[in-house]
Amino acid sequence: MPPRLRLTRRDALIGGLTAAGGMLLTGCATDLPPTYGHLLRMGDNLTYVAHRALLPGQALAREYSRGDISSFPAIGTTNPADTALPTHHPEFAPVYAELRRGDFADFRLDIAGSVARPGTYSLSDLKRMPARTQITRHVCEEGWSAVAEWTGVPLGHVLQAAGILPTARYVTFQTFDRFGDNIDLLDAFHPQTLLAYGMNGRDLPVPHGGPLRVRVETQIGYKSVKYVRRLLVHDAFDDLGANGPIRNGWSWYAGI
Ligand SMILES: Nc1nc2c(c(=O)[nH]1)N[C@H]1C(S)=C(S)[C@@H](COP(=O)(O)O)O[C@H]1N2
Ligand SMILES: [Mo]
Repeated sequence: MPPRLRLTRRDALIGGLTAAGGMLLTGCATDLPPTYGHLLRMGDNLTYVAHRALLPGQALAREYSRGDISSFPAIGTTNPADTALPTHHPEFAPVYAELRRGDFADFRLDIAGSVARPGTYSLSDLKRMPARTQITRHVCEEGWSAVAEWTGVPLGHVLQAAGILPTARYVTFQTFDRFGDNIDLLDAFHPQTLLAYGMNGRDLPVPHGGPLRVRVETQIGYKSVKYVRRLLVHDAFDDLGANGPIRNGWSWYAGI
């Protein structure tokens, strides 16, 4: 059991919860996961229900010190512009290549769906928002783990800035490769869930998801989606079909 029960009221507030959002999130505590009903996804139910029942929603994942930072492999897509990779996206590979040539100065994160203010944010816009730096352990489903320092803006802050609507339940991360995933609002507003643009004190390197990736410290590694280009906020669950985790035989909910 990881030591992650250091919840304070302040943490919850830093998470940016509005009164309405708080009520909505409390509602999640006893919900079944959205994959409920699929025979092959029954493992999700147990993990999700157990986690939501046993852990306070905003309990922090363990944070480490600088001396714990380790070497860190790059896994899955390591360059979305590389059309030789089976996971490249035919539409977005050239777009990514062009953005990279310009050092991502023209990169815009797009926010759409159940928000009052859909729009775009440049990297400088995101860097002007309140930043959080955390040293955490990434745990991959393949059996390795590694520690790194991540810097970014809490996803909850960006969702609030975009005016997330009370009907919203999930946030999907759309990427420059053929990979995507989504999380519920309890994880989206977790204080350690970041849109990260920095790793170990430098700009996030391309092999690790640059210019922008998600860090979801409450779940296993594949939920920390790299190469994010768009946030889609939605009211109903969507397993993302051929681009989602389930296509790999992975659980939608993979809490650690
Ligand atoms: N867009 C995208 N995100 C991704 C992946 C990927 O292939 N594409 N791989 C996932 C997996 S399985 C892991 S373990 C981590 C790896 O992150 P790293 O390359 O920084 O080690 O990213 C996750 N996010
Ligand atoms: Mo992974």
